[in-house]
Amino acid sequence: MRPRPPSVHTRLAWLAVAACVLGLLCASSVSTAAPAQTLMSLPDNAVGAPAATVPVSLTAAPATGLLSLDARIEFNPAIINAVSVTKTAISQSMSLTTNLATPGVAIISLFGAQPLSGSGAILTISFLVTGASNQVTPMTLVYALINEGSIPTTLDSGVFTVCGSCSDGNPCTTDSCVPGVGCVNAPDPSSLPAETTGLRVTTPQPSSVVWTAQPAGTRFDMVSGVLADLRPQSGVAAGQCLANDLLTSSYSDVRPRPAAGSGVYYIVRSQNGCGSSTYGSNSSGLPRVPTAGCP
Ligand SMILES: [Ca+2]
Ligand SMILES: [Ca+2]
Repeated sequence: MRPRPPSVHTRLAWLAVAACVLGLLCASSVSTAAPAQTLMSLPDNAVGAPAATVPVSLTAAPATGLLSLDARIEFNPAIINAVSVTKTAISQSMSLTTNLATPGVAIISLFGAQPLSGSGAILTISFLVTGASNQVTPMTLVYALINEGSIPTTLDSGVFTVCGSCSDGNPCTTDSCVPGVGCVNAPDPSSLPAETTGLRVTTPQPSSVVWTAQPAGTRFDMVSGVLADLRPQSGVAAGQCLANDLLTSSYSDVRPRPAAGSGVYYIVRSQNGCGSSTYGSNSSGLPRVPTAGCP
């Protein structure tokens, strides 16, 4: 058995008796204000790679008045196991005993002669990651008795997530470790090519069409249609793919010149290994979608 300090209540009672004997304080006035509530927390965002050792803080908000702490934390030992517990700056003056012998359980006793003050991490628990990437375990704060229960506690358990390298080797996705979930590889909109800009016809016959260049590796798809179709088709729906996967930002249209009074239009989109831009937007702000666009 480890030594325990007398509880705060016990000491207050003796002080009251002594004071009353001395005529300094009547017994009816010894009731003390309700002790402050303390929030004991483990984090929900603890993450680590397989085989890594990861420090996790047990925090007390506030730690003020803490003379002793008895806590039990449970977790899935197939995912993490507690290997050590250390004191923090706040708890440095206290004595610490732990029992980590049972896989999946950490039993902790902290006690001292002087009450703590402040708020924050009072212990650091080091967990060895025994599981594989994307496994998640609760770190359940089963109990955390402060001063043998005389300071009420609210328990806030935590979550540990195993993430190895989350890279999927795909430059079109952002790779991140999401606490509580694991590795997430989400489409990265910034990896898509930008819309083409600066599209213009520079010579009439053959029509030389140019647009603003884009980074190397970008391909361009050109759709063309008849101007007269724009209104009845409500846009470019009747446009057809004229040139697929152009590697330069220009195109020479060698088709016969349109008849007098008619004309053609051109729209261009860009493509890269991650996807395609649109062919631009119509006057309603919606993407232009030619029915027979380029592949
Ligand atoms: Ca990626
Ligand atoms: Ca294409």
